[in-house]
Amino acid sequence: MHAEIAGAGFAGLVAAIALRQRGWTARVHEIDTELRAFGAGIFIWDNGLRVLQAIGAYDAVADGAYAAPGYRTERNGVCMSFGKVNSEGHFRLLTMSRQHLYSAILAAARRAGVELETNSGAIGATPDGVLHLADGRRLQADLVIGADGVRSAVRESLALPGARKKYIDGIIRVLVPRGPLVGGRWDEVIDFWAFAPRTLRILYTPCGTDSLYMAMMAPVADAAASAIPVDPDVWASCFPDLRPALEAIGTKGRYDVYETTRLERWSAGRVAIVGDSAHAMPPTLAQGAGCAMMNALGLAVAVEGVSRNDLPAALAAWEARERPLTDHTQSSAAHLAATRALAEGMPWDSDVFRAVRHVPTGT
Ligand code: FAD
Ligand code: 5PR
Repeated sequence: MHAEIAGAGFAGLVAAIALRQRGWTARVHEIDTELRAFGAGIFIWDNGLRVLQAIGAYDAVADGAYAAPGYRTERNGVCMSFGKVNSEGHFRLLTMSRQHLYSAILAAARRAGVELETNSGAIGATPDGVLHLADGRRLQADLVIGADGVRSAVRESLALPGARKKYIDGIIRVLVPRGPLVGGRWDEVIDFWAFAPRTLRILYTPCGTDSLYMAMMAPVADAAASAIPVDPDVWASCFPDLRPALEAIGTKGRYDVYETTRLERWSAGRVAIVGDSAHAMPPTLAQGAGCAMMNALGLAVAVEGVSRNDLPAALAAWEARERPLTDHTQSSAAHLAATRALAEGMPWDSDVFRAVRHVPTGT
């Protein structure tokens, strides 16, 4: 059995590896000229780490990722909540640069014998299992996977009913050297919120011995705080302790807006849609990539040993099994984004953490 996959992101690569592990051949088409990850840092919780273990990428990810001892929320300088992580009886949470995670998964894909084509953009697919590429090729497969991200061409071509939403708050993400911010509380993840002298937030995340990920949020109406290059004085007015890191940003940084997608169905015939193309969510729970990887692995498990004729039914069974958790996580993440409830601290003990506690299919 053979799969043609659009998109060499986290979802596309994990699906391809997991299919290879089950005796399939898999080819991944990436529109970009290079295989690389965009963005700054990323959080991977227990559930995602289990998937990385299952695809043979865990050791390479753990080697060079950061395991914080705790996760603190501070509001106007006051500690609102503290959660231990990475110790016995607590959730595992690794933080790292996106490129680090991507390189480890890419290496696992190469070892597994996944075929990778760059400069190969998909323009659509048909339910009978044909992937259409921008260069005119029409590739027939037993399974086509649309893992081509939030603006998925494969999803759009199938005209699956669904809804997309763009949020109005933007976020600047950067990676900088940690400099003097090491030791004691500086080794923790700290979610800094300030409501005076203006409303700003910095999610401070060590990503290694000398790497720091900062996700910086400002209301869109605050033009000075939303500007790139970042003005260190504007941000240091709320977070004076972070001045060394703010001054290290220079001209770096990207400004992004959250986007979400929700589909009525995750498949049409022999075409499955997975990852952000099917279920993008706000990053508040840091579960977008976690859910993408869980569902990609679950997809490969669902089609293992299935005959060509039974494939569409296997995709429906995959969705029935995996979707409730993803829908729940997406709704929880959207609620947190809309209410700014994270300023009160992480809801550690609540059902909002169901995905983290979940043992993914195939692990
Ligand atoms: P993508 O990573 O978008 O990959 C899609 C791939 O397809 C790309 O390589 C793209 O170039 C390629 N492509 C696009 N169009 C085509 C085409 N037509 N043909 C071929 N290839 C194509 N998640 C977490 O788990 N933890 C976090 O800490 C976290 N933080 C986040 C912070 C922010 C600010 C945001 C916005 C998101 C965050 N996420 C996080 C979510 C996470 O980034 C996504 O859920 C994840 O990248 C989805 O993976 P994917 O493979 O589905 O899509
Ligand atoms: N968590 C993470 C994150 O990157 C963001 C948020 C929460 C890991 C934003 O980048 O609340 O928006 C958030």
